[in-house]
Amino acid sequence: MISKTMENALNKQINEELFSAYLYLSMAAYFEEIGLKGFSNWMRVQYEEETFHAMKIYDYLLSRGGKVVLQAIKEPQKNWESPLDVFKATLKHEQHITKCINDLIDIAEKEHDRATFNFLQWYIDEQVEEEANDEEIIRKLELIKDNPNALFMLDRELASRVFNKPTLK
Ligand code: OFO
Repeated sequence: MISKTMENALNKQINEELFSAYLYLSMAAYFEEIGLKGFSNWMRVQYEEETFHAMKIYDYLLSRGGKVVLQAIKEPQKNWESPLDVFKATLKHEQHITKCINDLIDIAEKEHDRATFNFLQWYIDEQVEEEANDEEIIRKLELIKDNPNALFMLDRELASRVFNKPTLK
């Protein structure tokens, strides 16, 4: 049975992940509005990834005999100044999520909860990948500056992203 402290912390993280999904869905709509369907696709895939992150914790909590308590999801930002502005905001958000995961690991250690400590290692690796993806796109956007041809080429590249659902366990 999972401790109350760990249960509360994991429920809070489910909310963080669902908010991430909501934020990226909002960014997908913004990209669609400004005519960048490839960028929009990238964000839709990100939305699916975040939903998966939330569900992985949801299922883990249930498997440990914990109670899932869903909380209100806050309203995400709707407008940005440019694609670069969006990806800078994305990176900042992911850095916040990395901190949340690190804090959860600290709690698991304090609670001597080895199972949760192990479970969270997957998220550590995932956060390294997420931040690296955002940094790579930021670098490209900084090189592109105001070159529309290069922006459309990147849009085509981002259109090919697909969601590969990892096995839920
Ligand atoms: Fe973007 O990694 Fe979950 O939130």
